[in-house]
Amino acid sequence: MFINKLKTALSKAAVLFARVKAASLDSIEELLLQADVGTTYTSIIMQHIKKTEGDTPEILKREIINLLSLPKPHIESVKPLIIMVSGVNGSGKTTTVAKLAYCYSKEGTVILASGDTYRDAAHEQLEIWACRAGVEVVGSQKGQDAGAVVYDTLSKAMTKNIDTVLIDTAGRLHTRSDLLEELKKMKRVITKRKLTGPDLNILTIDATLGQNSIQQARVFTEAIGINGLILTKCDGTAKGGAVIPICNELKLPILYLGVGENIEDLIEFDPQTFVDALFG
Ligand SMILES: Nc1nc2c(ncn2[C@@H]2O[C@H](COP(=O)(O)OP(=O)(O)OP(=O)(O)O)[C@@H](O)[C@H]2O)c(=O)[nH]1
Ligand SMILES: [Mg+2]
Repeated sequence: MFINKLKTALSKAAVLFARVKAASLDSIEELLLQADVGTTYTSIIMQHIKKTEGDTPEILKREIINLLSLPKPHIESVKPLIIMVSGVNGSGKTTTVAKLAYCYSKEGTVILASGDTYRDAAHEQLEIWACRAGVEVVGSQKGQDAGAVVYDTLSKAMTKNIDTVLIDTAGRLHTRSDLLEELKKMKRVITKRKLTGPDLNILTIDATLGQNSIQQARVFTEAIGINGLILTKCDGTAKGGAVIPICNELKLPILYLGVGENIEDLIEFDPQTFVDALFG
């Protein structure tokens, strides 16, 4: 069951939220701040609690669900479904591509683009994952033009009528403009083959960084028009409350949560299930 897996993953964050039941209003405020909800959203939530009559934990849950319910991107029905995954170094891009490949391969054919031509052995890492997921991968060599890798992958996908294309990209510091330019180029290559661009233009965010990740996320959002987030490493953090400022500040929905290092450790994000798991 997903809920049990999510509960296990969120157990560190849940320790804080479990205390809400017996807490005074002041302590709830303190707990929210400790869970990295941040001052702005803690204040919004506290105001809502104070002006609403009823059971405080229930009001709190409903307000969190409300704050996490952002509209998901519209998916074009035109094949192939194209998913590009970007993010800073080590935020979990390649692992997430592998997890998504495993997920989508249950519904149809999948091909991966080894779009990280920056790091040593990036292609070999992706190939190992592709093998585990049982999907095809278009390889690349270090220093190769990442746009060309995307082009080749899309051509292959179209010739073979493949359902889903997943594109891994290089790790980059959000301050490295050359690497951001490369991402823009990859997106342009996609848009030439499919006018609407990548259906899912995903940013992976390391959940253990909490609210600190918002600023770097903005740089990607502005450069390449991200339309959904995946929070990775949710299993390793007590800062579960940071999901609230992250998705609201960026005005982007969370699509999935990464909850471990294995290929099946990806959970589709649903605000209600998330809050149920968080409150134990
Ligand atoms: N615990 C846990 N670890 C994760 C999760 N997702 C990724 N990792 C780990 O994070 C590390 C980095 O993951 P990668 O997928 O290589 O990250 P990346 O963004 O592709 O890294 P670069 O290509 O070097 O920028 C690896 O050790 C992964 O096992 C997760 O959801 N939970
Ligand atoms: Mg990688």
